[in-house]
Amino acid sequence: MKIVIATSNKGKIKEFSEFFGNKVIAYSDIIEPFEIEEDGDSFASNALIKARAIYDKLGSNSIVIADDSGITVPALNNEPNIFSARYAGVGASDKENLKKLISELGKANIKKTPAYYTAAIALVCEQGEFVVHGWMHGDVIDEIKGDGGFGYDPMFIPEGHEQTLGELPKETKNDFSHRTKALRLITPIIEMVKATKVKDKMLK
Ligand code: ITT
Repeated sequence: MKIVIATSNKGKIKEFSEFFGNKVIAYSDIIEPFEIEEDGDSFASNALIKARAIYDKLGSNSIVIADDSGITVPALNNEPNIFSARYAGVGASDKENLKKLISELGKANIKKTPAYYTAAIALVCEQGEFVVHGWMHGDVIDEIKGDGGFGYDPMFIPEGHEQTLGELPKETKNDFSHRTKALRLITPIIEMVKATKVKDKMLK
């Protein structure tokens, strides 16, 4: 049974697939993609909103996971945080959001400052709802370096490194990223849910 990922973000789909291999499928490969209003006040609540929306469409036999994530810059009053995807306005592209963060650093006269990524991963299935978190700390800089990764990666230097995630190989990010840490936590829950489903079927 494949796990359905409730996201339209290509960067996330790529990283989920690198982590799980062919055990996952994007929801847009099964049903017509649709708009989900992310009006929660935390990463966890928005991840749950997305996972529930797809689970409701697919039915009780499915196992759905969603990711809500973003970058937080303490020196900029903790912006953009849960608004990372719409920092430059609703419907803004990754590039526009990245440039907006660079321009906010410029306005504050900051060349380099601590920042961190958060990922909340929600799992929704017949057996219940689960949410886990992962974080990655480092610095943001006031320029774009490299073109690897996605989103804010070309301006983010992870702790212990000299280069941005846009310059470092994807394997480096996948080793310790916020998303990978959260996915490592959700993996045993997925296994438990799958095993419970098999057991329930045998008892029927
Ligand atoms: P879905 O809701 O369809 O999953 P989204 O792009 O709208 O896609 P979010 O609401 O979770 O996803 O917003 C996350 C934003 O935070 C995303 O647009 C990126 O700009 C940024 N982001 C999250 N994780 C990132 C990462 O690993 N690398 C770079 N930027 C990241």
